[in-house]
Amino acid sequence: MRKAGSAVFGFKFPKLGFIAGVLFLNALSVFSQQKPNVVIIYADDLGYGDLSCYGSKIIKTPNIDAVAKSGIRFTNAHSTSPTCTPSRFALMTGIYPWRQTGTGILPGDAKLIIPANHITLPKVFKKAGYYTALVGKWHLGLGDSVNKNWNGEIKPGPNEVGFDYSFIFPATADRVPTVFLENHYVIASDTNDRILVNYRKKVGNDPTGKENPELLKVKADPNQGHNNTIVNGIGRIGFMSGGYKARWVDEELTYTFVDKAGEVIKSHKKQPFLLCYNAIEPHVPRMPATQFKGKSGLGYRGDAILQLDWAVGQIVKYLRENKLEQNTLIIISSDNGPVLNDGYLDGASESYHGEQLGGLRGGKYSLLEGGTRLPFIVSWPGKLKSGVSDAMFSQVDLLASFAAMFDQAVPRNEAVDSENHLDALLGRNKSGRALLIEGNTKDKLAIVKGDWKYIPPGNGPALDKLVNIETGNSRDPQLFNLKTDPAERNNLARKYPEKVRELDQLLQAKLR
Ligand code: NG6
Ligand code: CA
Repeated sequence: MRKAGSAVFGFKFPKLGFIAGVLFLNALSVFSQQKPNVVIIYADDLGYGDLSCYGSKIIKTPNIDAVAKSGIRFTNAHSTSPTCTPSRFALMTGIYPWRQTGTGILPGDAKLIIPANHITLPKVFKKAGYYTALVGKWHLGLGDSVNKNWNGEIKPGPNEVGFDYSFIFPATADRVPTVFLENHYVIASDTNDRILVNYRKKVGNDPTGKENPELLKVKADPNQGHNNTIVNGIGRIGFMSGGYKARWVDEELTYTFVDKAGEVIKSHKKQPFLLCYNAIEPHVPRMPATQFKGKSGLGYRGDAILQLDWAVGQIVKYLRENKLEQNTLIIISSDNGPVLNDGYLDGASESYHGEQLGGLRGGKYSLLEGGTRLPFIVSWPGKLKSGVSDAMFSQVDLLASFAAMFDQAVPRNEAVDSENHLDALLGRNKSGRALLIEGNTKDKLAIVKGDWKYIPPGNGPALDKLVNIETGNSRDPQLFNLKTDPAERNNLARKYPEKVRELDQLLQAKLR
């Protein structure tokens, strides 16, 4: 067993009078034995510059800002990867996704990619006596093969990964099947209304975006697909038939997930809980509820961020109403950086002019900082001092950090990339990680050590034309000083060849 660290429910006290001190200690020991509830709100494609608490001047996110104000706002926190599945894989397993093949963006019928016998983030909480719940997007595969009976029991999935309760959709909102699963079953599944899913060829007779574009309420970018089965007036990736009673309405998705989050909170006032709320915003297709449509002045992408902010406000309200706010640790972050046109012509490209990046370069799919440096907010009103932290923190470290909080050892050879940075997470120091690797696959990684970032030479294009995002690829080695040049404008590789060599060797050593 790898020792993750020691328990942390201790406090540092100011000098108090003896009696006051004893009283304080007594009160505190009762409080400090109480484990905090933990709510992880994980947005989808939310960029470093997308929130007003991260400096956005074009949108107001008051509910998220309030959480940030009471907690710690990180300025150098990262997902492991610039896309969803690999970042989520790392968050759950404590393993960099490039160590395992098949951890790229998954189709909606993929099988589960997390080994069921492996330690995971929710299992750490379960071992500590928590009730563990997942609500929202999953995108880590379901079942043990691509072929599955969507009308039957579907496992392994989130429950086998460590969640006592799950209410999810399988992949992304732009991929079929457009249905909810509660634990092992599709909601409103009916054997007379069989759900068929296929990512290679058309199944059934539903219209597709390609054949019937006149039926679409949001146009798909002709260069990016999203023109298979139409559900709720939106062309999706992949073909689907049946499940007509089970199909979701995009405008209602967040209401449904927020309601489920509320149920989890209300029914677990006595037992500590972990709630992973995997938000849908602002991933495509952005189809916000009427309440938010047209309200941001930034097209549906901005409206979706208002909807996300509302969802955070509701979750905080449920905690407050159930008197759980003081002893609940909330984390708000995102799985990868921002993108404007990710397949639908919904006005995002016309409404934003780089603001979503908060001064960084790149974005979703990119090795530049815009790909993985993300909003990361931690609050625990009864416990943490508020502030801003520039500690380098990676989401892959949540597993070992929470294991340390519960004084648990991480099994040997599991969660191998997860480091205990609980002190940085709780704002007790700002030291964080010494070394960070960014990327999805072994052939395309960047490494950060302290202020320095190195991207090895690669063959791909410098610009991903489909999404109009700089990839970070170059045929030359690239070296940036992130402290003086967070926007990665000045390539210093020629000036500091020994730094390039050092970082290159460090990266190669990690890959072995
Ligand atoms: C891409 C999709 C994009 C989005 C992404 C997944 C195309 C051309 N683009 O392949 O629309 O669905 O996958 O996003 O199909 S993620 O946030 O889940 O990684
Ligand atoms: Ca994403």
